[in-house]
Amino acid sequence: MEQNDIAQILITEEELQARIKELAAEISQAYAGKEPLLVSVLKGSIVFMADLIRQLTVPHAIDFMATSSYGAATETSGVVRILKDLDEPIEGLDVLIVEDIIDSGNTLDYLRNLLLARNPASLRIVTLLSKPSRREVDVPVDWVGFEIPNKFVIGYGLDYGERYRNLPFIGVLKSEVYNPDDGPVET
Ligand code: 7HP
Repeated sequence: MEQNDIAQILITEEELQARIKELAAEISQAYAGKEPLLVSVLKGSIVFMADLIRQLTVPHAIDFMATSSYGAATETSGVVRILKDLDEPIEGLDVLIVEDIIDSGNTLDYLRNLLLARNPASLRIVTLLSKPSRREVDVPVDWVGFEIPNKFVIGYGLDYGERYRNLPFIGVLKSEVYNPDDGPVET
């Protein structure tokens, strides 16, 4: 069972939901009288996006983008390939990028500049998680749900090999899941 692969729960379901309620209240206040477009970056952010929009009190629209790295080069250049672009132009719109996690910041920085070039009225960023110790580019982030240590996390949309996205909490995997050498010794 997937729950057996979890070494530690970092953020519980209750903590996630309480924080998302707070974020939604702040975001609703920030966009009072406006109608923002929320842009979810696939795939990890879909669970956060789904819970966040259900707590928003301002009218809004949603759209999705999908990116893929160019392999190792992305680590240094931050150049990403757009696999799915937005459905509509964003010129003059108040755009809010919805991220699951900010790590180095390279991909997000690239995406932010790409969207800024399309002349939105405003462009802000909300991320559920941030790993400040991993940051390579200083991307201006407007709302951060939780700052977390440099551990590989899964659950609540985040995956390891496409698994674990369904877990309602943020957890850390047992090392033997991705390193069989750490597994129990057979006698
Ligand atoms: C991406 C990502 N995906 C899952 N878990 C993490 O800790 C991650 N960091 N960046």
